[in-house]
Amino acid sequence: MALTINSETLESVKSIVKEASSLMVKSGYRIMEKDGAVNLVTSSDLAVQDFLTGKLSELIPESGFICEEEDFRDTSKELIWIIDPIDGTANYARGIEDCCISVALADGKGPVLGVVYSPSRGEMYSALRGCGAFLGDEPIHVSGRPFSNGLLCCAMSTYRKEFAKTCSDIIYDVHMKCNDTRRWGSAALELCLMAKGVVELYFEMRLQPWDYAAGEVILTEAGGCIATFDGGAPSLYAPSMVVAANCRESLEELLRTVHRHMDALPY
Ligand code: 2AM
Ligand code: CA
Repeated sequence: MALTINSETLESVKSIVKEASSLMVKSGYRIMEKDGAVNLVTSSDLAVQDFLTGKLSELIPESGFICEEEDFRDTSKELIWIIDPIDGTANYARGIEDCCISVALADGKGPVLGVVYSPSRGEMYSALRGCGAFLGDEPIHVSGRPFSNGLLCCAMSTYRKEFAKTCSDIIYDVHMKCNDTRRWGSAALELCLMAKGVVELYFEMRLQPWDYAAGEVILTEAGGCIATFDGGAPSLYAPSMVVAANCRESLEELLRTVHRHMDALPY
């Protein structure tokens, strides 16, 4: 039987995520390395993911999961939760407050529901496909700023340093044509900041679905656009380049800049 994902589902996910955030403590957590010192996981990431998977499988028992930690993956179901228990773990582990919990629910057509919660900001972003995007209870929308006055969010390919030079060349080109550049350290949060109208441009060479699935539905419901290298939607099952903007014109300008430096994705 097909399940209806509605505002009641969204409210339940928001309260589960809020409850999970109490596990993001300010001190006393353990920091572990995943694949060397650049890729960290903390005991809080594991506790939040454990809590979320337990509660969300109670909410929709026939759902599957793609989660960042511990290779927790079951994509055999029609509805799949895509979870980053802490997006911005490197920030969290250093006591930098920009990090969030990111939860999306995807069906065969893409993300249908997205929730991103930043405990330090007290900001709960959410969206249901076709129903708009919200910060708390207030509707949000991307800004109308043109490319030339846009703020670019980006990163230098943290895990795959062999792509950093190309990233740097692309970022330089965009930087010279826009207002300024930011590196926040949390993709989910950055996509939500675009959704609420404070940044306009976004480029990351290689992200994982849990970094952008929730942000994708929140951003598109707020009027923004998101794509991967070829202009299609980023994959929800495999790593993707992510390019996003507050309007189609700026997205196309970003993609043209990327294509000046790369004929194909290097992975
Ligand atoms: P993560 O915390 O879930 O690993 C894009 O910038 C992504 O890279 C972020 O969403 C974040 O995801 C990760 N990231 C940010 N800063 C990082 C750092 N210093 N080291 C490793 N990963 C980082
Ligand atoms: Ca993470």
